[in-house]
Amino acid sequence: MSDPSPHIEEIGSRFAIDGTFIGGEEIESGHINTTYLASYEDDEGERSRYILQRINEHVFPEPLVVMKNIARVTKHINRKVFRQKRDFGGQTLNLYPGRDGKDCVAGPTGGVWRCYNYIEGCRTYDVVENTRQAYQAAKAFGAFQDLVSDLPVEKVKVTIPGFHDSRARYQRLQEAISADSCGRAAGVVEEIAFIKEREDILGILLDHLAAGRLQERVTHNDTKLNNVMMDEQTDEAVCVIDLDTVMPGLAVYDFGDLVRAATSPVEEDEPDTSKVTMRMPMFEALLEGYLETAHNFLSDLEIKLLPLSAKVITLETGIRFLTDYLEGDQYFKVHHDRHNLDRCRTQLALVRSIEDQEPQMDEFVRKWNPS
Ligand code: GN1
Ligand code: MG
Repeated sequence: MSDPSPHIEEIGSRFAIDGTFIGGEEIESGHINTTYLASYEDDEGERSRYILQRINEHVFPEPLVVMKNIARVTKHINRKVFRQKRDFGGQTLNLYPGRDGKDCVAGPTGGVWRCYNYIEGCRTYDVVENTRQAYQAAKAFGAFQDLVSDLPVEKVKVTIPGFHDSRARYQRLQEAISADSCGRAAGVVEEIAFIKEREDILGILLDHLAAGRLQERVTHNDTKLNNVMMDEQTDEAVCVIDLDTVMPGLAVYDFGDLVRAATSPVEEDEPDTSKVTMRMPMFEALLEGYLETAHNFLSDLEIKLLPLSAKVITLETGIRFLTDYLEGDQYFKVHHDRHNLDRCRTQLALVRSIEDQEPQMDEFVRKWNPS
């Protein structure tokens, strides 16, 4: 899938970008898409940078629908931010159209490419360093959900069916175990048993949805810490990025995914799982930041389910990594043979740590929402 860097200039030339191309580099974060940062200089010597990204069609079989969702959501947000003059550090995500006016272009070797403005003066973190960052990230994702909360859910389409259908993810794992196409199942007996013991929790949120107790909203669906651009100087969250998976979904999953991604002191692929732990102060900061911007539209039940959602989505992500490991690393980009297994193990260790602290997590939520 990867396109070599010399293509950057050519791909960039297909977008309505002003100035002369002066260089590009690949950005290696993210497990899915191919991403480049491209720099341009105009006649006055002013430099601007852009993100050029090829959508992974294996993961997103309908990239044009992904683009429609993104265009709808970014326009909605930009209109509101402009109208309400809300201060998001002055920067929001914008799609740069192709020279033909469309939201994306075909690449020289095929594929669908899109171009975003690069959010200047910001950086991302893979691991939270302090509670301030956790608070800021959660506040940003809450603000994102709040900004799209008046966008009817039918306006965004499902681009990956069953993306957070945790039960279906478990079923798929069972199939991968039975098929054992790479002969890896014998080496992961403990992981399989750990997941099986917790099978019951996978359907709780889905059952609430089916019974009408929870509603689908427009959600981000990939609320990793490194999907928030933070101001380099102040650490304030400026902008939420990676809108590929914006779909109808459960708001609580977005919060849960943030707990998954932002409470552990080590990266998702840390081989030493004894270092993995759900840090309570980070959870508290996440909850405070999230509720500050999301409390207006969340129901009491959604707020109550926030700790559980963290456990469910962490288990689901562990299941996804293990499935991909058993299927020969077809989905997530890997850098070595056991990469998906390492990732799975950190997720399972985090599930255990969440379980150990669930009463305190619930108690903290009750402080915020006694009902
Ligand atoms: C993938 O590539 P990235 O970091 O945007 C995945 C998420 C997982 C995440 C785990 C479309 O996200 O669902 O939670 O890896 N995205 C997709 O790190 O499957
Ligand atoms: Mg993503």
